Amino acid sequence: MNPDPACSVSPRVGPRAFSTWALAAGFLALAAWVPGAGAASSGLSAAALSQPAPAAGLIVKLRDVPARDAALLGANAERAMTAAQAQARAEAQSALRAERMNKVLAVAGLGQPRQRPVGRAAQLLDFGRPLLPADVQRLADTLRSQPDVEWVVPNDREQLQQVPNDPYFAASASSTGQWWLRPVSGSSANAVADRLRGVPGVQSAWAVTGTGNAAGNAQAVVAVLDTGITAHPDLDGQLLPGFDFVSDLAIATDGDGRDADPSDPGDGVSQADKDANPALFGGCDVQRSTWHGTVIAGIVGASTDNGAGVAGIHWGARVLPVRVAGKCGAEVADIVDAMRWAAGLPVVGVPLNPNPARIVNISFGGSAACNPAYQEAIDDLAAVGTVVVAAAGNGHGSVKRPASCARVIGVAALNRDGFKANYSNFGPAVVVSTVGGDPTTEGAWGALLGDDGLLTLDNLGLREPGAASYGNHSGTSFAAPVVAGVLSLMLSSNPALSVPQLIDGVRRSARPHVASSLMAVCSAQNPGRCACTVSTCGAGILDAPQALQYALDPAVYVAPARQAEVIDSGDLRTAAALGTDLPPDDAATAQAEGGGGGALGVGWLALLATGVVALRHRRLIALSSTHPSCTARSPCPTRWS
Ligand SMILES: [Ca+2]
Ligand SMILES: [Ca+2]
Ligand SMILES: [Ca+2]
Repeated sequence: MNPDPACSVSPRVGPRAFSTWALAAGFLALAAWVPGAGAASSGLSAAALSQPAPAAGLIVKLRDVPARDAALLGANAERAMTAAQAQARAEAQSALRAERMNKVLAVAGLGQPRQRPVGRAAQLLDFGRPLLPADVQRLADTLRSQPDVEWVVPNDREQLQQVPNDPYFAASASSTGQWWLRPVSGSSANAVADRLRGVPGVQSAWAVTGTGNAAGNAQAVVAVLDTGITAHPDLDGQLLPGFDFVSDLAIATDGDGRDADPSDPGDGVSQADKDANPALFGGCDVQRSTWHGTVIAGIVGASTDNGAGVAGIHWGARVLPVRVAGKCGAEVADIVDAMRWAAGLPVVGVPLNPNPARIVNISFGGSAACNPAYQEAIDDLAAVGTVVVAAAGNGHGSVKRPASCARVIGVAALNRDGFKANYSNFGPAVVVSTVGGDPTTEGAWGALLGDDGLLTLDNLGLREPGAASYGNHSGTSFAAPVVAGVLSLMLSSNPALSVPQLIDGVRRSARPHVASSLMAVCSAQNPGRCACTVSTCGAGILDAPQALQYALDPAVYVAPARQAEVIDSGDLRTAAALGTDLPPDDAATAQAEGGGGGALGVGWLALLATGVVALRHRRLIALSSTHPSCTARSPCPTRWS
């Protein structure tokens, strides 16, 4: 049951691909900012990400056994003892060793950490926190300076083979698998497997946490404010009871207003919808249902290491599905109420959320400036420790709200090389960037530098929910939950992190943007694939293992010194010879075409305020091997109905 590349759906190419986002962007002037010339980055080296994981205490062996202890240790005596006697003697020895250890610790000025016997005759000292390498060095040196100490070793967390057994995780003959979860690697060769400089290194973060469940016991709830959720076996055990905030019956599709069932009934728009209500749906593309919320939930926390389907970022994630979007978009009022509810704040007429989220992912956006309704909600969430992550948008232009609001982690999308993805918006409001998929069919350089998107959960239903499935997805909608997933690992490791610390953490731990003499920096004149700078794509490339190092102890975190990774591949040279990936005129055309006419009804404008971040290209994989196979001639029954 391998992903079947024949299931590729003919993607829409070029300007026509920019559906709702582009429409929204049609009301915006292109950004007037000028990216900082040469502001590019500090630096990256793939090797630098593999710092030692924190140790869970120190194992200390004391020198010499005192006479009274030695007598108890006589080998002949041991052989003659019953099991019960041996046990009693071991306990007596342990008590003696603990007593001696306490004296040694007191002399060394190390307090009285918890201890327990380990191995033949050593003690494990637990200092009540993970020990970073510098801690290990300092404590071990102090202990070794004591004459009674024979040896000290860190109680390292030996790494599991951090390769989950989900079959689609690995590459196969027909799929590149979940390349977006793999460790960072890179060379200037053209081999696809070597072009992973843009990924966050989630698999390496799993090694830092010891498992994909993060080092701490706390589970950080991630609210996905989106189209709702569909049943999927690869989400079993990952979901909390959510809520449906879609209040407008005309777009709700489930027959009622707000209710306690966040199931996604489908958000597809038909020509009949448009004909029946042109004021509301006239500006929407005819398209199949997107299952956008299910896709995003899978990126954050698909059931992992369960021998089925795909892996997610946080193996023990708790995803709170909050439905805000119906057919053709979401309304600001519903989004704002949903944000407050998700964070555990009161919303009139709705029962309190018993599982407050620390992270709220919003992969929707509107073209207007951030407004007080959004900003007040964001600030109220920050006051209770809940951070908002938002997609920058897909129109090659300026960052959309709420990503453009203050105290939001706005996310731009990169391709696997680490360059800005063709479609991604960019600008000073971006906090950090990460992979979001970059269709091979878009831009002049797509065939050379694009990728096949993020492989995760999907659904085969055209309008109503159908069979659970898997598919590849591209868009800033899918870069944002990559950041949300990493934030959940950070918060699970250290629930005390504040919102300013979370934002500071992803910024300071980010790797420098990649660079190349062959790739011009992102600008209004070069809005397609381009070299990111700190002015256009945030502080850098999201770095999951470094973000976790920050989370473990923000006060002492120092980012490793890294140089910008320079890319000089044959494919990039070939691409550069073709001219720019997306000339500014093309981008303007794309936005103008998507923008449609100016005769939008009042109802539609209300929706436009938050217009859907277009679900971009996707490729579906049938969950069941018995699903009828699809071919290029007979495409999967998918989208763009
Ligand atoms: Ca409803
Ligand atoms: Ca409902
Ligand atoms: Ca799975």
